[in-house]
Amino acid sequence: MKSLHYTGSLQGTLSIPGDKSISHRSILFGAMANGVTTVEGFLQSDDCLSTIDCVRKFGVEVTVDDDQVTVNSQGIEEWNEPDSILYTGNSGTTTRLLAGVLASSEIATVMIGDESIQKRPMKRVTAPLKLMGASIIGRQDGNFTPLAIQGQTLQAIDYLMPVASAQVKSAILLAALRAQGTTHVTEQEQSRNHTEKMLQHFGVKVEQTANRISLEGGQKLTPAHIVVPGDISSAAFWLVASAITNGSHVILNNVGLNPTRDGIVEVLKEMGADLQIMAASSSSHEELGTLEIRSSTLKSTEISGDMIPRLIDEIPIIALLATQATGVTIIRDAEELKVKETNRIDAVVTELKKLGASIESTDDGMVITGPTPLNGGTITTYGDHRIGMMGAIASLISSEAIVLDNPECIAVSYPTFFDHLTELTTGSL
Ligand code: SPQ
Repeated sequence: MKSLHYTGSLQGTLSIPGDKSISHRSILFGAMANGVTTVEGFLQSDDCLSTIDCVRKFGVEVTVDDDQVTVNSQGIEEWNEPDSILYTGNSGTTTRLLAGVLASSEIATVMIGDESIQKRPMKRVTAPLKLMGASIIGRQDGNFTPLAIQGQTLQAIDYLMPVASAQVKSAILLAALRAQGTTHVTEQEQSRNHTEKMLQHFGVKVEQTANRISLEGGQKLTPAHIVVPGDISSAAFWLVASAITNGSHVILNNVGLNPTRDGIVEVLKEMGADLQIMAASSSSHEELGTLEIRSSTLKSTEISGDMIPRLIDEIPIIALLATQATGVTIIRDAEELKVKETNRIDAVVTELKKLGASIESTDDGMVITGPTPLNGGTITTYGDHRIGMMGAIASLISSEAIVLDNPECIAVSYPTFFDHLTELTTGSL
């Protein structure tokens, strides 16, 4: 339990911690390569540490010194068969990406995760992998963990993605690395492309024409040095906090601005936020920059279609933003929220309603009417970090204290979240 209540504005400058998606991939790809991979700006969160724990079981040496990580591997061909079960914790990314890698490996493994992972659908990954010839067994015809995988030689496939999911796309591409033939993946809506970009950084040839990605099997990864930009999904909490808290002025350094992830920037601008991109650059094939934001008057918006995958993890905090905007905000085409750490449509609507928001769920999203003042109350996080952080940010504008039932869950993606909250609520530029 944690009780939060603030008055006053947010002021200060933060350096945003490493991107979770990119941190996972840096460890996994480093473990697949033969040699030493070094990572700078690694996010030492519970989810990313789950990925490290798993690859260590293959005999890969990983040393972590704050945000600097060294991965020393003899390559996937030399991975040891673990004598115990791989535990992927709360991390969908670890579970699904590893499924793709292990399906094409030479070892037998069993993977389980926590209570939330046990409920998240895996058939979206196991079905295409089985089309490639993978041997995978899981509950309900391969839809739920535990997954038992016997690695073997796979065949390339030509796959049309039924959902916009970077985890599914990545699992197929990672399996395709060691498959016979050229694998093609076609996306109907583009999901985040960190896997494609990082594979290129590790020397793999990945071709992209329009919405079709092609990868020829038999390619090996060359060890690399990776600089991980800050996580825009973490920065999003401070962007919204500053936009809705009167008198705020915040500068965020080191924010990843990959165009497949930056939907929150577009939506904030569309809603009237006073937001500037101050400096932009790129590193390890990824764009990054500094964002400056001040509080402002906000108006409602509509979010749907191709925009959804570009901000899927930001929808809980966007819903809070919409409670402070004038008019009716409509979020559509976001059914994927139902299969995240919890059902994020139900969780967001139930918890914001408790605080007095005018918000209703729909089959594929939500409708929010604003602006409404927010009361205090107890937020159930459902063990979901993004619901926990949404509740904490609501306490900046609520009339009474907000109590989080399980603040510890935030550590899966943002272990220093509460330190940063304190810095900004007591800080100056
Ligand atoms: O790893 P996990 O648990 O799936 O984490 C989440 C999150 O909120 O941090 C989703 F719950 O992010 C996913 C994201 O939603 C991370 C991710 C990735 O790194 O590839 C891709 C997205 O999921 P998906 O299913 O669309 O591929």
